[in-house]
Amino acid sequence: MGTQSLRAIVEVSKRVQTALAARTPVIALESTIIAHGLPWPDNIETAREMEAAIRAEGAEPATIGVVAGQPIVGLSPKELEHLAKGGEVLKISRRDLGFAIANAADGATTVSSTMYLAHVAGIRFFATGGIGGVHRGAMESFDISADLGELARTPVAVVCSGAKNILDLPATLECLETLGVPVIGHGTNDFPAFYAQTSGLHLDQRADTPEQVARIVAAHWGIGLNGGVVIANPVPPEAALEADRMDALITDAITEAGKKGIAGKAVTPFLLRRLAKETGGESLKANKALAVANARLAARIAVAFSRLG
Ligand code: PSU
Ligand code: MN
Repeated sequence: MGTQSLRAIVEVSKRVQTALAARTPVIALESTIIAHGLPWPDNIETAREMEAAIRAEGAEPATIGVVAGQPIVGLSPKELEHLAKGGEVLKISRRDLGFAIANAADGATTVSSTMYLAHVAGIRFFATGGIGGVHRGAMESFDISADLGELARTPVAVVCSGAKNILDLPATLECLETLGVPVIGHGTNDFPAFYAQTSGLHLDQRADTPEQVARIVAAHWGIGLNGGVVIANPVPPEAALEADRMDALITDAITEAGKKGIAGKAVTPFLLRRLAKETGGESLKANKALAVANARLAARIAVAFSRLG
């Protein structure tokens, strides 16, 4: 099926259609971070602040999700609130899209399915908190996020604060290298560890301005490498949490998940909820701050990209 007929299946909001037609930069946003990554009402506040940060830079946000089986690029405030309030909201990665559509389900899209739907709509930039990756203990569990496979094949650039160290970060970086996915540090030589500014892991690619990032992304796609790109932007310093402390809490949370027999796609939401509880909401504050900063940076990069001509 061609992209043209796919666009008939995927509903693109009027606002987003108008922006795309006018060549206004559009930034995709995922909904899993809203429905499963953050609790109410922090989630809806974060979603709204991310959209506002994008508009303030002269770009248009397109939050993506599935409502009653309809994939939507550019959820309305009402639809967004519906997904944020939870209830029966599926967590939809690439493989779940068909199931959700066929069953007229409500669902929040992860990085993988958001990238895919953004691509169908003609959107090239996407902002979120953290990507999924290789889970600790993946040698045994084989738990590797579908986000990595999507980054290998779908040409969307994802601005994030690295990945949480609920994951095996060295293995995640190795996997991204194998899959041919560039990881560009924005203003850093290190891969960020979500709540912490650095994981201590070195990145080969660094860019210090949105323009520099835009040029690298344009050159990558320009030579026909049609996969995704990760732009790693450290959490704002004033919201950063201490790496060692988070590490200890995360190790405990993973043990707890193992004891409770939590597996598959329930693992990430379980760990996030637990961390929020254990830090008395500090992790939420950091999560919010970095998500909004990433939305702003994605908009700036997309604006710079649109000016390359
Ligand atoms: N990391 C976060 N918060 C999140 C997620 C990841 O810090 O909410 C979500 C994203 O939607 C990501 C998904 O795509 O979890 C990965 O889930 P899994 O590990 O099941 O592939
Ligand atoms: Mn998984």
